[in-house]
Amino acid sequence: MTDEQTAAAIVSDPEHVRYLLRQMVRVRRLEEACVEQYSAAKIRGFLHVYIGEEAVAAGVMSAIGPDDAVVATYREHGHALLRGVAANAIMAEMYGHAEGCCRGRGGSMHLFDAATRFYGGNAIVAGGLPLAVGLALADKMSGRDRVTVCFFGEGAVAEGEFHESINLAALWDLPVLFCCENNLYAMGTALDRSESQTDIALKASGYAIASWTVDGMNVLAVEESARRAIDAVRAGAGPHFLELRTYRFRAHSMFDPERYREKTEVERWMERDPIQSLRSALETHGQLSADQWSALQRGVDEEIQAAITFAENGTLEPVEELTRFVYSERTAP
Ligand SMILES: Cc1ncc(C[n+]2csc(CCOP(=O)(O)OP(=O)(O)O)c2C)c(N)n1
Ligand SMILES: [Mg+2]
Repeated sequence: MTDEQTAAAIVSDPEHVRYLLRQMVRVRRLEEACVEQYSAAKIRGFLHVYIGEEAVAAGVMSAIGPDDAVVATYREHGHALLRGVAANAIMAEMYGHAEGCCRGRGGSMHLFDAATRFYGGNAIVAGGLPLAVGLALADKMSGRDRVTVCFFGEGAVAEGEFHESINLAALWDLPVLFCCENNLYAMGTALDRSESQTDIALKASGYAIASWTVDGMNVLAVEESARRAIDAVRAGAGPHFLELRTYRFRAHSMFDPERYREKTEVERWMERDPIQSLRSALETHGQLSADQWSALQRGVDEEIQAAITFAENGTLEPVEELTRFVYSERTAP
């Protein structure tokens, strides 16, 4: 997206652009709070943050409707929040408390919420792709006008499920939007150390699926591409594939000495911080005053602080309930 296009988007609907900025800030603050609570041993287990990649989830979520479905990875706190899962329910889940969106049984990597059609939170690399294809197959067979959006990292490309899922979605013409979050690393493995073809959109196009690359650090570019793709999928043009080029600013998870990349590389990408870039573009065009920026931050801080208080006051599921949900409680008619 050129500077002129960014300017045009800001001038034509500044309120919407401020909304996108706010969505990214909500994700960033939620995760900064998670890191803090993790360091205080309030959150345990694994924690993978999305800091730096917020433009991807914010842009795509803004382009989908309430009936659509979302499938994500273990780096999914922001996707859940922007899909409409309450910050309270997310934070309580992170704490392992019964008030969480999965009664504290899922934790960071397995956020799930049927009401908003948020189908995880999947810890298995590429594990979400066949789920998304199954959801879309069900919609197609039932004649429902819905799209399933599936987020996954570029590490998924090395898995058989990636190829099987995209092949079947294309072959059966299923309403899926595949969103590959290419942040260049799968844990400590750089993309060009593991793939002979690093152009992932090109690789996907080998399955006869419409695919293109997007600047994943620019929320306006992401939203515009996602809209175009979603409209096409909904119009019956078959599955689409977006390779969103992005970067994670933090370590892979809370345990990662980051020996596989240079500090200077991280710093270079941080200069393209999606939040700071959009904020300064809005300011340049006179569409974000100092007061508006303070109010935006204050509102988000209140939401996240309330979520921490909610999680702190939560309870653990009683031990007697531990085996509940192992078997269905529905009785045969
Ligand atoms: C099938 C499988 N193999 C290995 C792992 C261990 N693992 C966890 S995260 C990860 C890297 C995935 O990288 P990518 O898909 O690029 O996502 P990112 O973490 O960069 O968002 C690996 C290999 C796993 N969870 N599942
Ligand atoms: Mg990756």
